[in-house]
Formats: sequence, C-alpha cells, structure tokens
Amino acid sequence: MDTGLARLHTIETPQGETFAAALLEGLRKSPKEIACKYFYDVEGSQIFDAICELPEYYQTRTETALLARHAAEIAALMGAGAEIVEFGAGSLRKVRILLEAASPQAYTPLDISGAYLGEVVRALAADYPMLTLRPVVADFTRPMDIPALAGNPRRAGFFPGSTIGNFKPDAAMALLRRMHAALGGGGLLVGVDLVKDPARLHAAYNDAAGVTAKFNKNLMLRANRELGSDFDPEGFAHYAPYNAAAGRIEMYLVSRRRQSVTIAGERIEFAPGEPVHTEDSHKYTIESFREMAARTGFRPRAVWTDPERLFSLHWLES
Ligand code: AVI
Repeated sequence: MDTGLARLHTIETPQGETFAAALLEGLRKSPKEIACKYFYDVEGSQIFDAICELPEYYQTRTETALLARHAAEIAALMGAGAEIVEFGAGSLRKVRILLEAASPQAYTPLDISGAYLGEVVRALAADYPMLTLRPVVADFTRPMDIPALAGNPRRAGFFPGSTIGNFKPDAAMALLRRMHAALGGGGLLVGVDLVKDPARLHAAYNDAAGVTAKFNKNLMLRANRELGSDFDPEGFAHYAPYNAAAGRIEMYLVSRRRQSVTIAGERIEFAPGEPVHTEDSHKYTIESFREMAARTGFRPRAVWTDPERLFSLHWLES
C-alpha cells in the first residue's frame, strides 16, 4: 500500500533544456515563439484549472460527461488490475472517474510540473489508500522510459483534455508513437477536441473574464519570477484567432509598443505589433484523428462523442 507521501519519480530532461535557454532561443527567432509547455508552472497550472471551469471552455465538462457516461465500457477495455498511465496529468480530476470504474492496480501520472504534481497527488492518495501511486515528473515531448512496476501489470494510457491538439500533426504522431512504445502493448484513451463553428472556438480562447489572457501572460510573469526578467505583461496583448484553413487556434502575445526586455543579461527587442507565438490548438474531425492515429502503431477502435459533436474520446489499441 502506498501512502499520501508517494515520492515523485523524475525522468530527467536532457541537459541544457532549461526554461531560460528555451525562452532565449525562442525569442531570438523571427518570428518569435515560446513553447506552450512552459505555461505549466504551479501558477499556470492553477490558471489552466480556472480555464476548465469557464462557461466558454466547453472541452472539460464535455469530456468529463463522456467519461462518466461511458466509464463501464472504457473500464472493460482497460481491463481490471491495469496500471493507468496518464500523460500530462494536471489536476487529476478526470482520472477519478476511471479509478472508480476500472479498479486499476496502479496509477502513474506524468506531469512536467513537479511542484503541482506533488500537491495534487497528495489529495488523491488520501482518497485512494489502496492504490499504488507512482507520480512521475517528465516532459513527454522527450523520449520517456517509464520503469515497470513490480508484477508488470498491463498498461492503459490516458491522455485527456485534447493536449494532443497542442502539437503540430507531425509532432502529434511522433508523440503517439512514443506513447505506443511506453505503453508496451497497452491501449490508449485519448481526448480530442473537434472542428466546429469558428465563433464557438474563438469564444473558448477569448473568454469574457480574461482568464485565458492571464494564462498566456503567465509565461512572461513566470520568466520574471524565475529568471528575474523585466517583462511588462501590460505591454503585450493576448491574441487568439481561429485559423480555419489550418483547423487550429493560434495563440500569441503581441507587443503593444516598441520595448525591450532583459532576460539573463540578454536584451530582446520587440517592435510595435510584433507577435510572440505561444500555442497552437489543433482541432480534428473524428475521421481525421483516427486516420492520423492509425499511422502511429495504434489501431483506432471505439470512439465516443457528445450529441453536439463538440469533443471526442478515442480508444486506440496497440
Ligand atoms: C491543454 N490544452 C489542450 C489547452 C487547449 O485548449 O489547447 C490549453 C489552453 N490554451 C488556452 N486555453 C486552454
């Protein structure tokens, strides 16, 4: 039996892949960019949790309802006594539905933010005292070798929230291939946001309360906190249009004026109106996602969607 003090296991990222190095590399480019994985420090993860509660952000409640409605079927596909491996675990809320329905032997949540993972795992451990919990701090955009648990239970992957959409299609396929390898023959349950009315998509990333803008700007505040840089977040505008031709939301921080910022002793200049690309959020049709997944070693099997076809859940077999 594991306790609430489940220790964080860390899969190290390669040397030199620090936030400072990645930030400077992205801001020296033209056009400028910051990788979206850097959104998720403790503050950013908490702001993302607030996004999930927004009336405009239909993804979380639609996916949660799908999980609840089809939990028994999903549990049967995962099989009893499995090790559920969750990629990019975040708040660990959705997995509770699977923990109740599938009675896994073990749960291995992977997340890039060790501090946040430690916090949420403690709460989960208190509620599931019989579950073997093995939180892993890992960047799943890198190769991941998750050590086997004693008894080598069958793995079932869980990748909710349409995080797959934050990767360009080539990178998404490479990621699915890495997951296929990491699951060692187990299946993967993946949540995928669907193409829909552009106005609905636009509203989801441009909420009235400004929480998504705060999430976007947290990248700069994080740099100020961690690296002592001097970004003025008011000097940048949140801009998140839907590119219908590419089927994706594109997120930017746009400089409102000529300004410079000093990061780790290096001065970066911003022209008025200059964008910094911070995220893409690709939307798929059910068919286009299944076609893509079929090219990564998985066999797409069951798929569930809501009556409005806002969101989809896919069971991919190895
Ligand atoms: C985590 N990911 C799937 C979210 C999305 O919808 O692309 C991140 C996000 N960005 C802005 N709002 C939410």
